[in-house]
Amino acid sequence: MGELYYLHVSPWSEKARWAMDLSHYNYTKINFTPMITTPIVRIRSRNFTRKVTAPTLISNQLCISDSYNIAQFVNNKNSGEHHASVDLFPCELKSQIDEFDILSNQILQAGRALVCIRMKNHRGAKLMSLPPVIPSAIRPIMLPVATMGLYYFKAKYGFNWNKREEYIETMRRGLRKVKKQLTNSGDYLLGTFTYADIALAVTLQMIEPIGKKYIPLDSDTESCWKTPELKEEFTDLIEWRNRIYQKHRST
Ligand SMILES: N[C@@H](CCC(=O)N[C@@H](CS)C(=O)NCC(=O)O)C(=O)O
Repeated sequence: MGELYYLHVSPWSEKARWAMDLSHYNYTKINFTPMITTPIVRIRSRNFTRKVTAPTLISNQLCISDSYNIAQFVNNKNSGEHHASVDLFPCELKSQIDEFDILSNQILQAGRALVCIRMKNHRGAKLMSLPPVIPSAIRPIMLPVATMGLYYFKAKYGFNWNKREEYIETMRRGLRKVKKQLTNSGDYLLGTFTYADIALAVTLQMIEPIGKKYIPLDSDTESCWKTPELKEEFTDLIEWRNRIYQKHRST
């Protein structure tokens, strides 16, 4: 049993949670609030030098940060303990899965920059980004804190407010590779369902969110996650993502 620090809107957290759920890993979810939860996770994970990010999985015996490492850990544990019906990391596909996870991260990093750029100019989404414990009546006076949160992300992840077009192009290039691969491989990137499908399916959240059945978002926040410039070109990928969720993501 572990505790997963996660950010409910984040596709990185979704990658880890999806693999954990498929691997029947028993865990408690703890909301990660940027800036506020960071020192707690830093101390609990004894990480005094590297970036603290969500997802991070902590239990008495272990501490694993990074969605990919968490997914691999729960998959191995599942394969070792049960006759697992799902193997997300078949040995023979490991190097290709690694490459797809790198591609996933490139797309997600560009997507995160775009989401933050949109949020910066969206009062409603900024108000909704404040921790849920803050009563709605005093949220408006906390608006500068929400803005500060976006500048914190900018500094931590090194993006630029003025490179919107560049980030859209990075996403386009990455998603074209996914599209090309699926043309040759069928409904799964590597011929069979693996972590590569999870890693790339979650990137579409930053073009057209999957919907509240899987990832609840208020309407202001949801509007900041949409990339209409890419929707038409990647309609087939969005449909692919929807099929993958329907077949492999239980709620
Ligand atoms: N390499 C990490 C990246 C995770 C990541 O970038 N997480 C971001 C999601 S926006 C995060 O933790 N943000 C909150 C923060 O930095 O305080 C992974 O795959 O888990």
